[in-house]
Amino acid sequence: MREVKNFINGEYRASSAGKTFDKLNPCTGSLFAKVHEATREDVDAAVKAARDALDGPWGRMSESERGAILYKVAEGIDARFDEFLAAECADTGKPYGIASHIDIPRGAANFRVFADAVKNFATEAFQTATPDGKGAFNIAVRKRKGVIAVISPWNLPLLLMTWKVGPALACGNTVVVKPSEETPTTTSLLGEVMNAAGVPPGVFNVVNGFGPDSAGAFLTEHKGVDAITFTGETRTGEVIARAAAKGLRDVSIECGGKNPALVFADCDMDKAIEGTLRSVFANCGQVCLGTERVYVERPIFDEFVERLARAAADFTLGLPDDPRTDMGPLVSHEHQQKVLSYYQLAVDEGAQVVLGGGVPEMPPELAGGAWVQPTIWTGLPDDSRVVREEIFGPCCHIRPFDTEEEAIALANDTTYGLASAVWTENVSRALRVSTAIDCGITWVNSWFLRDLRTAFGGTKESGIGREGGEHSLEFYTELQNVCIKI
Ligand code: NAD
Ligand code: 6OD
Repeated sequence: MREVKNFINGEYRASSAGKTFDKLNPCTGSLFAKVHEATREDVDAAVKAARDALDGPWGRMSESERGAILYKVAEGIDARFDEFLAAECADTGKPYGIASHIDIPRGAANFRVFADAVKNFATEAFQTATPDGKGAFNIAVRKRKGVIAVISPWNLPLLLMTWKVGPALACGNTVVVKPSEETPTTTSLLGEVMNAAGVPPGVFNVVNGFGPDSAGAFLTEHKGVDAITFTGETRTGEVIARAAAKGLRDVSIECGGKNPALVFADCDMDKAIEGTLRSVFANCGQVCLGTERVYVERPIFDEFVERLARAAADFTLGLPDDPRTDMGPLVSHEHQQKVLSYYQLAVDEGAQVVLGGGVPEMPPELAGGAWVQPTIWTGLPDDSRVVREEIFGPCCHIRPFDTEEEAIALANDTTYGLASAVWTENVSRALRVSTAIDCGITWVNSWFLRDLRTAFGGTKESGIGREGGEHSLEFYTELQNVCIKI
């Protein structure tokens, strides 16, 4: 039985109240780990360690020295790739094929990219005229923000946690991370890598637990925290934003989406099918950028639906380490119940079920897992809940459209604004349509193709702020202007 402890001031510590909670294997439903739940005192200790470390050797290092250590952290993840891979897949149930190409490599890349970013992005300088004719110089300097609370979700645990921790540390901050209660293992493992890389104690801390009345709330409400960076559901984001308002602390919020894909008749159909298959079903549909609403130009609608359904029907569901596995289970039984409730709602709202819609038959040893079928619907009204609410499962609704204007209006008919995909071989249309969609990221003829120097974030209920490249530096530092009179 694995035991996952908190990581405070460079050492693993049991819950000070001796409290643990169970982490189940999503493939089988069996008990996989005991996780130590951080108490308020444990969170206090983590925040104090982070505060003390700010002014220790970490705070005195140059960007290059810190960068060299962060490169060692990346190398440490690479060196223990198989261990991180096994831990991530055990927590989430996701196939090795996905985690070995996306989650774990990105976990390492997030340290390298931001170690470089702090060295390569300049700040501003102005020469200012003064009445005496001698002038002044204004120079902006970046300063670390302080102790950063990182609250992360369960769908891409290592990737999304390091997406925050990488830039936060590169900018000279210290962090206290509260990983999702569903997926604590790789965050905990990262503590060992931090120690081995020479990250001073207290710079990286981890507290485990839940949200309300637990480690999440203790951390985000803590007066010793200078800024909060959060990824998760919109409703949780609202709670976090309220917590951040106390003391006027800065907050970065990356939330969910109800992302559209627009498929035009002039698309390359093979590419559109392959890309939409990934954007709907990858990671069992548990990607915030994933497509849940597909709009297809009427002349190719029937063919598109038929080909997407045929391809998804061929998926093999199975264990993470089985090379034949295309799709794993959902992360938990709780999430399975939520997704299945939408499968039922779709029927109640009048959907035609083109594919799936239930629980697949699995072999007896996997029968206790959180499995659901890949599912496709057509025929739902635009105001149905299934078309409007984020489900976060392997499912989509497909609806025909007739004009470009109609497609854009449908894409924008949502309270969310995270991501979208546009499939067309007409470059003018691609530019017209992608810029008319109100969201943070549009992919044209691709999906989840990432350059970590670019702005990442959402509009409307999908979040506040941007991270990535220089935008991360904006969040994780304070700019101080120094005005020098000549
Ligand atoms: P969640 O909001 O339930 O939980 C996220 C984290 O917040 C967890 O660590 C949780 O313990 C913590 N938390 C919950 N309540 C809290 C509280 N009151 N105070 C402090 N912390 C609290 O989200 P989830 O279910 O883990 O993740 C799925 C959601 O995340 C989906 O909506 C998905 O779209 C979104 N998401 C968004 C992005 C993005 O980059 N925009 C990326 C991944 C996931
Ligand atoms: O690629 C990223 O940097 C990122 N933040 C991805 C988010 C995926 C959501 O599930």
